[in-house]
Amino acid sequence: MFEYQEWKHVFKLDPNKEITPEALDQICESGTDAVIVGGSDGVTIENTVDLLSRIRKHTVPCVLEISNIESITPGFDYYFVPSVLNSQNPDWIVGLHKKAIKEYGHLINWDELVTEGYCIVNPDSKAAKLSEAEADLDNEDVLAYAKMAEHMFRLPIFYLEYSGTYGELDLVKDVSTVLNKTSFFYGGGIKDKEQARTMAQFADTIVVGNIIYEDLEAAISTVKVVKG
Ligand code: 1GP
Repeated sequence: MFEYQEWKHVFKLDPNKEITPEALDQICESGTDAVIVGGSDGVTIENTVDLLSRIRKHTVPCVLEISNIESITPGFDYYFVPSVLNSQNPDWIVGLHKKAIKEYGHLINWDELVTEGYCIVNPDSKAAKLSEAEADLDNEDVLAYAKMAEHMFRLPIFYLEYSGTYGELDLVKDVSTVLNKTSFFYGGGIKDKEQARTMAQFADTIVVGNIIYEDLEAAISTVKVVKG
């Protein structure tokens, strides 16, 4: 298994959305580097375990992006923990994390845990609303968060989250120039191979989500252009 720093393309599957066995087979066998399981609402232990067991029929690495404490379950390769750097509510930066560590810290395998510094830039997204993110940022703000992730907090991942909308290329380009050690994840609005190729020029890893449920063929087509 590649380490997450080497991933160029990942799919994000939402446990709260239906996916047929055939579609899931295609996603897992697409050649993508990994599948992330995560979503903003309706994520439960039941739908998380169900999706995990279905993905585990395949060899693709599988990550749980933790959205709530109740749906954490063993069996994933990695646990990605978002900390929303531009949230207005400390719960989404460190608060829920402290609560989880206080309660379950003794059970955590720290080697499997990877912190993502999220910067959510689509104010209309569910993720922005839920996490009370101050998402109307100018480019300098975003670059400051990226530098903060790399130089102040030394986070392993900086995740530029456009969830549901395609990002601004100049900003993505600029973010890529300020990150060296921190991996740069880009997610949002990728709907075809051209968009995937474009963002993959600058981000270390692109995340493809919603299009899986809208146009599976288009989703699958995003893998090859990135992975070659
Ligand atoms: C969502 O960044 C991911 O968390 C992917 O975004 O669903 O818009 O592809 P989309």
